[in-house]
Amino acid sequence: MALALVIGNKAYSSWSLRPWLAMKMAGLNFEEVLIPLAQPGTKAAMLKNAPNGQVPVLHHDGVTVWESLAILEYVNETLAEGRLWPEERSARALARAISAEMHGGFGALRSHCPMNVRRRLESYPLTQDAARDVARIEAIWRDARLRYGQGGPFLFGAFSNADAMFAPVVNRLHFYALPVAPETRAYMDSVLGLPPNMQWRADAALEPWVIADSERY
Ligand SMILES: N[C@@H](CCC(=O)N[C@@H](CS)C(=O)NCC(=O)O)C(=O)O
Repeated sequence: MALALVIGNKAYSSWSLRPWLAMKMAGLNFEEVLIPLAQPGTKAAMLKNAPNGQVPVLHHDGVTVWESLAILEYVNETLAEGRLWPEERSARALARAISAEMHGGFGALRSHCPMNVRRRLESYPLTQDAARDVARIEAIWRDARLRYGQGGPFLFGAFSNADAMFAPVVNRLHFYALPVAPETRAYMDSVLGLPPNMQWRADAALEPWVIADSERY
């Protein structure tokens, strides 16, 4: 079975982390192909992999899937026997809703705090819009954990695609040292402590590429 995930730099590529983490958590064996971001040949290399010219991209037995959320759906359905979404219908509906909200939203936080897992700040002032995003994210996590989190430390108890979708936000809240509620911190620690997530950060630390724009703060 040919299975490959094309990703960007682990230091910076928040979208790549999502399917990579879910696939690792599902115990899948896959080839990892890394295209360094913001280099002269980056766009051409990305366009060779998928028509949107971005990463992540999944290649599986002749099928190409791009867009992180579509990849997560494909992996869940085709490679993980449905284990990456909660089993119960209303939990699954909420998991998909908040994952879609993450996929399409929180632009203020994302642009104010670009992902850079190699940095660790002491404190970082938020814009009003970014603070509103953080408040909404904390509310989402609190609600999911209260309603469905009894069976484990993740949003729906066991690890799911919803945790994969929010993993880069966990990294941002942590690396920018943003103040959060104790229950938010507990959830963040569960995600940060996942062995594949730790592996991602360790790999990022060894990468040679530096993107000045992501190092500007
Ligand atoms: N909506 C896309 C976003 C993908 C995206 O923005 N990828 C970035 C890297 S994190 C990228 O490929 N940037 C290079 C470029 O656009 O040229 C997804 O969910 O996969």
